[in-house]
Amino acid sequence: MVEGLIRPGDMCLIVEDVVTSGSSVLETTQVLQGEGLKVRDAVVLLDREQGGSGHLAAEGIALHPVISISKLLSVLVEAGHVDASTSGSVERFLQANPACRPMRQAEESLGYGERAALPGTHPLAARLFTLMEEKTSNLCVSADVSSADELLKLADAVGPLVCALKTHVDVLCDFSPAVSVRLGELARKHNFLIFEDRKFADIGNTVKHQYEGGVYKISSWAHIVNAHALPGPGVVEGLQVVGKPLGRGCLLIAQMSSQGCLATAEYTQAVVKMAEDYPDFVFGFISTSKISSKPEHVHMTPGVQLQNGGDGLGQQYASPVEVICSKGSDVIIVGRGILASPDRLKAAEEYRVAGWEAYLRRLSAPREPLLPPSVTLIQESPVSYPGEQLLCTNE
Ligand code: S5P
Repeated sequence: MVEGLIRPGDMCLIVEDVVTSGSSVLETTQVLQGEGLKVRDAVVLLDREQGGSGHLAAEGIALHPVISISKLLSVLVEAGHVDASTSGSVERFLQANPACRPMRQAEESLGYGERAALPGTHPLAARLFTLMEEKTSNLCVSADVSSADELLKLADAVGPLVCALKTHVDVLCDFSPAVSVRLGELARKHNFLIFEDRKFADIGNTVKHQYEGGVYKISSWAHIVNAHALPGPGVVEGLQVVGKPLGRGCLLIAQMSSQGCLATAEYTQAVVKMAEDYPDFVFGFISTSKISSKPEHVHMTPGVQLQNGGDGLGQQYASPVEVICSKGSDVIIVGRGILASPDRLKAAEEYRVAGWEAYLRRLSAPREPLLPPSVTLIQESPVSYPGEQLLCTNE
């Protein structure tokens, strides 16, 4: 893979034209490290500011861009080559599309069952991964219905096909404690987890009461809840006080499927860091793509339909193949793709099969390119520092 004189222990500087996710630099680094070379810095002409510098920093590589996309845009706008509205739409696109964190090859090829057995996997995540393998399902049905009767009938019908059932309990017009008891019975009967999509987003003390008390007493029946990280770590700490002793788990919302979502790449990275700080309670993310390199983390993605498009109210849909294969997520969350179908059971089975086949495809055909194009070491020039080499790559 590497042309040129290799002296193990030498420091190598990577030179790249454009960095988006940092995957090319990371893959090149792996090849170089395999040859005994050290990598600490990468120089890039253009940083597209979609998370590459953060991803590389997490791997110990400092990125030195000649220019960033935002600086480039402002220069072009000032010079009259790009108008302000085009510049604005480019900026919005970049913010709404943080690049996936590059995956190391070994991470991509681990199956759900193997991830269940990792020592760092949260017990609830392990249970989820295990039942996914047993039921050959990475489908979570979003049971967005308005009556308890309809919720329970749906849970009984699709229960055998799903790994989790997601509820919005505050949408039910006739909730009573008996509904949560019956839902728990159905979860045991069909071996699925209950995920209450409460999206907690307040100070620790308030979310603690919202989780434990009120009419719904969510902590008493929901295995999984989710929370926005926006308030800071207190939101997790407040929920954890209640949920951890009960063996519950939490997903942090790191990205949303809705158009114009304000989560930037930096925000998403900060959410990943927060999850890492609370491994006893946070076991994964609501995200549109895989954002954590830890195979212990579960990624659940909403906004999934077999047909792409939206709902006219900001929802944006991606297909199961896009979500599981291209974006590297683990679980598809499907609501109206199933609920709006005249035959919900048949639709649920179609989504189960689509999600599972996408997963098998990901396992058998890891993303290309697995290795970067061959790289050429540019040997020391008269002005180089002793022991340093330059490396050119092609992304
Ligand atoms: O970013 C998000 C996060 C969530 S949890 N986008 C979402 O759509 N959701 C939820 O997933 C949403 O509240 C709804 O319950 C479900 C998607 O439903 P669908 O009918 O659009 O598939």
